[in-house]
Amino acid sequence: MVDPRPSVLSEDFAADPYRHFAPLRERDPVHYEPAIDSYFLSRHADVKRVLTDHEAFTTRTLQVRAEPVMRGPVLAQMTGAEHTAKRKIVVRGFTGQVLHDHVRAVRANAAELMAPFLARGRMDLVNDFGKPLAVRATLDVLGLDREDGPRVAAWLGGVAEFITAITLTPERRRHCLDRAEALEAYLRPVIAERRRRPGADLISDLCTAEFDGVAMSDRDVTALIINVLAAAVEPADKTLALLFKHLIDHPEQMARVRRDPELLSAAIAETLRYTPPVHLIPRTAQEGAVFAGGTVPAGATVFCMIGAANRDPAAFAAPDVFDIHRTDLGAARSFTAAAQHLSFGAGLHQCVGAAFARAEIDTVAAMLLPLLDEVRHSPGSRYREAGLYTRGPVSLSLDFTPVR
Ligand code: 2IO
Repeated sequence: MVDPRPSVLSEDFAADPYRHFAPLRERDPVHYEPAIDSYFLSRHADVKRVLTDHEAFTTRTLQVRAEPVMRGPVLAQMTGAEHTAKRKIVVRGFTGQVLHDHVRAVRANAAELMAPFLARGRMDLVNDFGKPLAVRATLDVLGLDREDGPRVAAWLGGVAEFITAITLTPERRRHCLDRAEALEAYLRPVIAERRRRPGADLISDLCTAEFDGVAMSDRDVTALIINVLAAAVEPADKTLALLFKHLIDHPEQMARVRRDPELLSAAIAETLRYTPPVHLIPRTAQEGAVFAGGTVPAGATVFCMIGAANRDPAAFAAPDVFDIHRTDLGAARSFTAAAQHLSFGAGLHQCVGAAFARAEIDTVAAMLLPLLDEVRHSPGSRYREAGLYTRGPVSLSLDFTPVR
């Protein structure tokens, strides 16, 4: 029996949140968690309402949940004209012709990273490939040196832990802040240099952009760089590994995608719906709010449960089935503001990197699929996911026919 009121902080929930989503949606859709004085919303309609009503449900909580490691305010904390202007700069660094060039760099990086594994016929898609690739792809967007990948990855680990930990001991908190300060120190001379000699990269764009006739401060530029780094790195390897896991576990859908690579976008969209890499999005209730299944008081911290909302039968038929052909997914819309799944959020602060994420995963998967012949789980490997805030495979060891 699934506990009808499980704590989302329990080990049982962490082991497999998915089996708890239906009981939560049906019997406890405004779930209160006393240990952290926060509410967890699991219904699609409620989550969508919170994300799209950015005045009633603000991002104030990010002042304590993100700003200390972001070293300043991130895009999601802004509203009005400032938000529009700064979001536009970041969007430009990720779309259009620029995106085209990034895709070429993603291809080159992917080819280099996979090369040593192809002849072996075995690769851990998360640790050997996905993580280093995600870092390199993001460094490329920002115009940072790819040799710095390992250092940046280590610092970002602290940033991600701070944002995604539900509770932190004082020791871990200090550790995360140290890592974030090291990242800030690394960026300081880079920003100074780009101010002097701007190039064709997002950091230069942030340095030269003016808002109300004034350039952004170093603090603002730093925060937006760390914002982009964390948001582009943390979910990418998870999405790629989950895509491959689902296709391996559904051989007939794998065969369809191999035959028709046009279906890859639908497979990525369905992966995002079925197993979103970001499971929680926090908001602050400006006033008290009434939902069909409960109320939250003014000032409350509210967590939108993206994984639960994406499996709400009120939004998707047979929601617990992975089906790249589902008609209610709207694959073409899935990377836009009209997406039915909520894996990129919704409303004003919907993910700015959605088009980049799609291009990155699509490019890499289209390269890997023809190379990984007869790809399967490595014998004896144990599949395990981790994370409550961001969630994905700890590793994904795959065997395939060695490439000669
Ligand atoms: C970085 C969870 C990595 C974002 C966040 C403080 C703001 C925002 C997100 C995603 C992914 C992160 N929130 N990206 O959920 O920029």
